[in-house]
Amino acid sequence: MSYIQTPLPYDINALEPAMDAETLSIHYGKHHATYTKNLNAALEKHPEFTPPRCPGKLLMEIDKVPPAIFNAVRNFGGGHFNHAFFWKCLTAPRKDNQAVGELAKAIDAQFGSFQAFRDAFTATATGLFGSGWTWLVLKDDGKLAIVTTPNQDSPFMPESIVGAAHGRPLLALDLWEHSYYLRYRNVRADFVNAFWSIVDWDRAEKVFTEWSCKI
Ligand code: MN3
Repeated sequence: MSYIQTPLPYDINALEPAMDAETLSIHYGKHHATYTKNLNAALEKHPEFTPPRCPGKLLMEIDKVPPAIFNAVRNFGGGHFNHAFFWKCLTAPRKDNQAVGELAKAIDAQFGSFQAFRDAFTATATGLFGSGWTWLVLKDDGKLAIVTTPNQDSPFMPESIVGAAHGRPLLALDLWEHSYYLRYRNVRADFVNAFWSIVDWDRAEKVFTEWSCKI
């Protein structure tokens, strides 16, 4: 079986004005679709790594993928799953959008306040050099961390591959230029600022609660 792109959980213009419909359409319909297509092509002769095997295992156990297809699976498998996760992190713009529930408490406890967390994440995202991602992850010791990954690397990948970025993702931000260039051109900081209005904190809280139970 092949990996498939799940439909976006909202209309193509639902994230306006933070993320415009044209950008989202190309990002989902071309970039993400290509990662998924190329992942399936790379795994064509390796059905042992395809569904119905638990899809998340592909990244968690990427060190078991044969060397001949490792780079393809790292790039296209990372691209496939990172985008699937990213779309679910977003929702229609909300005013005064902030973390909620147990995740809000954990953020306050660790970063001092939601604003301090937001400032730290923003600084990391705007400072990331080249193409990659910024994440809020839950580490194996139960602490929160803001991490970055280059290219399509993912915190789901083991520590032997992504080092300190390894963790359970709660929130993702795609900082490849294809994510913002049509609307924001070279001003990544404006895109990161707008991102805060479309974070689905209810979903992040749900993921946090689920992951916390597994530590
Ligand atoms: Mn992307």
